[in-house]
Amino acid sequence: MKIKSADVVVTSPGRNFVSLRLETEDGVVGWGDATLNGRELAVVSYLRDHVNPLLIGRDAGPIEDTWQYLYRGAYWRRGPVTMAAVAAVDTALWDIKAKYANMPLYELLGGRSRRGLLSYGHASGGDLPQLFDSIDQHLDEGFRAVRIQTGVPGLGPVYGVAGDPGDQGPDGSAGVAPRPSEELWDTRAYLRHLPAVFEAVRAKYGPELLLLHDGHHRMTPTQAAQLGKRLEPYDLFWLEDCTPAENQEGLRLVRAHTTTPLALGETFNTIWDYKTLISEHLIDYVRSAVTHTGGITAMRKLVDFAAMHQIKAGMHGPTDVSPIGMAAALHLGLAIHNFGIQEFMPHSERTLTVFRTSYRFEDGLLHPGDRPGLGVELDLEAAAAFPYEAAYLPVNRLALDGTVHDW
Ligand code: KDG
Ligand code: MG
Repeated sequence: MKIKSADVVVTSPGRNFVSLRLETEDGVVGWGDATLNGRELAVVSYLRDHVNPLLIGRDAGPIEDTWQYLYRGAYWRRGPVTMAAVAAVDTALWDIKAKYANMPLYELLGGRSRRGLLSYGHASGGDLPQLFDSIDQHLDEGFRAVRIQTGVPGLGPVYGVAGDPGDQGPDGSAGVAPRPSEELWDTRAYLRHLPAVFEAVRAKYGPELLLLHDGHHRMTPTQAAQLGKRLEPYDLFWLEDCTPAENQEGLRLVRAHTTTPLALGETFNTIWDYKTLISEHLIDYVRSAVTHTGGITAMRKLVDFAAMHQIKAGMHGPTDVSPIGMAAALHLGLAIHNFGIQEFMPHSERTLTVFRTSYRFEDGLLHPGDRPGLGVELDLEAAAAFPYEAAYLPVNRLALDGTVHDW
């Protein structure tokens, strides 16, 4: 079970994806996702120049040992580039191991804990009528949970939203450009506007529909505490990324003032980033993606730590996580006990001509499928037709005076 080859595949079928392909001497292929939106080529170099040469001739079997070898062996720890690279190797090794065992990966992780994974989609609109149309569309597709984002009057595009449901952009709107686009922001206008949006949505759709919202790191702890309190009557499933997540202690203030459930961590890349948040139960859901957090090995440890504090997994699943990364989340989510919800932004048809997936969405639940391994194969010929295109996430500035703000 020695690794014979390690290759990085970069493809841009509407947006950039970085994938790692490992092949063993007896011809078993494993795939890992290494996509870091807006900084893709840094991970490509990390893998090609520093990791892949170490993998050739190495036994594919001891996954924990390889994880430690790459993490501790680098001396320089953590960080999104390193952890995306480690994640890709780890995920590809799990894919290989499950293919050897001739089982879908979730079986190897302990077997299923539920019928399928409750998933939420992105309902977005510049104004209320557009938002309602988007919610209706999600309900027609079978979603039982939706993330609600709207434009704030006077501030231009809705943040954190695909302009083209086909795929392009950050989750999003940056598209292919030599420089990041710039957006404008006003937190006070947002705080005035948002509770009325949730009031209207609850009035139209009733109490059952699960509603989520992403604050995208834009508030201070004080502002987030105010918003959480104002949203309490609308019974949110979660308020996500209410503050810049690296200030873990800041969440104490938010938590002390509101019972709106909190989700956080899509920009984190290790369990250490959650130490205070989890041990003091300052959040309710961990938002990391397998792709950005060192793979299945590391994500499993993180959700087990979270479980001790009744915190659940709500793994990041925008379209900038590739179908390989999405499949990894689905297998893990099916197996663990403390699963909460899975974000699901479907990839475009074009992306799915490159990544052949076996997962499916049915009756509001995602199912990883029963093919051995992750159940995703990348078609190398199809991928070659879509070369890398430089693209950035947007940069955000305060409308008041142009100061750079968190996007
Ligand atoms: O690359 C950035 C996106 O993944 C992010 O903006 C998406 O916030 C996001 C979400 O919750 O999906
Ligand atoms: Mg988010």
